[in-house]
Amino acid sequence: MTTLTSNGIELDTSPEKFGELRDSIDIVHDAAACRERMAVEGYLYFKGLMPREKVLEARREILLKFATVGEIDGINHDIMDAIYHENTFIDKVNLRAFTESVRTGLAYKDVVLSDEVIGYWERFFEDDVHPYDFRWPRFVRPGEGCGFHYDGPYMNRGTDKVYTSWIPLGDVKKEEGALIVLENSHKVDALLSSYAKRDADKEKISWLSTDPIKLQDNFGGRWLSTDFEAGDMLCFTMHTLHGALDNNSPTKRCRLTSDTRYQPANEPIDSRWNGANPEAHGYDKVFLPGLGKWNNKEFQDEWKKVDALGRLDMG
Ligand SMILES: O=C(O)CCC(=O)C(=O)O
Repeated sequence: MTTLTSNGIELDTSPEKFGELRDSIDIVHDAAACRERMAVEGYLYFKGLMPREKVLEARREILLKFATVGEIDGINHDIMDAIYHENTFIDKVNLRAFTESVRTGLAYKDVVLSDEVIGYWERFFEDDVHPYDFRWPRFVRPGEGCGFHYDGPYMNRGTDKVYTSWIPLGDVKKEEGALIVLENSHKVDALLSSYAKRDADKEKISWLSTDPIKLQDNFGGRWLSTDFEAGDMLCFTMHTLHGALDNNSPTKRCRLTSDTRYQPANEPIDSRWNGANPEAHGYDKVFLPGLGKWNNKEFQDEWKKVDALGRLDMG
């Protein structure tokens, strides 16, 4: 297997330490079986849940926007290939407007609010679904990745019955930065009794770790991932430890994915992410992962301070 790294650290890909996500598409309409498997395994992966074409529409919509701000090379390459452009001018544009335009695009909404996705969660909850108003479309440049965390500390002010849908907006091979989850990490008492209950904003916490090997040494389990394809959806609990493989694309292909949250409509909601103008991690910041070269340390470079005109605040 190609060498896989996360946060610059090579993973042990022997069968005892690394495996494939289990495909649950055969039980996608059996809500009881899905709930049971979610409780046992902490995640559900559905291969080919949605029509590929629908997802590729969203990909095109978003990549055109990233090409407009110079992040991908749409001159020498097909936009859909998402090849990184070194001479980006994203530091010159209004990122409030840019990120909102990405988050609210119609083709993107057609994926994350699709009948396939909402229908799945309605069956799972046996209730109406509230999709979080905030959404996290992610553009991950070559060399970038993500630290390890539970989603809980970022989303636990409402109910525990919140789940994440991680959706590749295009094909994402492992070495292009696929998501990884730590097997059985949703059953680790040491994490559930403390880390899971923390509040990332009040306590200003960062990633639990950026070291995939130390995490395995501490908590056991294999890292699980797969070569994702457009149309797939990975769902996991607020207490499933996850992060990403680094994007080591040899062709400098950027990774485009989305993570969104869903909960039963009648449960209390976390105001950080809901309402007409969610506060998120502060009104002075925008969600724009990566670009570590610009030295913004807060939230491990996922959230960037912007100036009065919405441009990157270089500190
Ligand atoms: O996509 C990634 O790299 C991280 C996603 C994530 O942390 C999440 O879905 O909660």
